[in-house]
Amino acid sequence: MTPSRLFLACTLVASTAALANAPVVKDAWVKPTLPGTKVSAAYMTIESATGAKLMRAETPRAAQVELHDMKMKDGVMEMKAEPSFAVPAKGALELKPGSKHIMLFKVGEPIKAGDKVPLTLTFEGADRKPVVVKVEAVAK
Ligand SMILES: [Cu+2]
Repeated sequence: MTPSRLFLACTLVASTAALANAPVVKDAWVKPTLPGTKVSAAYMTIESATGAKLMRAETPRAAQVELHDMKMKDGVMEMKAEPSFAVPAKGALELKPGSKHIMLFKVGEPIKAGDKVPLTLTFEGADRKPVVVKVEAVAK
């Protein structure tokens, strides 16, 4: 086997192993932007066999993306940026309105109902290695 072939074979094995441990994202959706605003939020259910941490989210549709949680403070619901979200092993993390969500700031082109918004999610796997998952969130 030539060195380049051997390299290719290793790459294929590595990516298959990464996929087996990759978190599974279901029902991803985003809020359309309200007229005159440049903010939106993304929601989804994330499942993981091994456990993982969502570290970062990115989209070409927004210049700034943060992980947010809603907390009660002095009787008022407040949004708070979080460094990461934990996905429990053999469990699910639900991102939903009024709870944890992915916040989009500085949205460029307005997001309209029916748009498919690409999201790149970077997780830290149970083995502490980064796992990147790409999804399309439907605006509704
Ligand atoms: Cu928020």
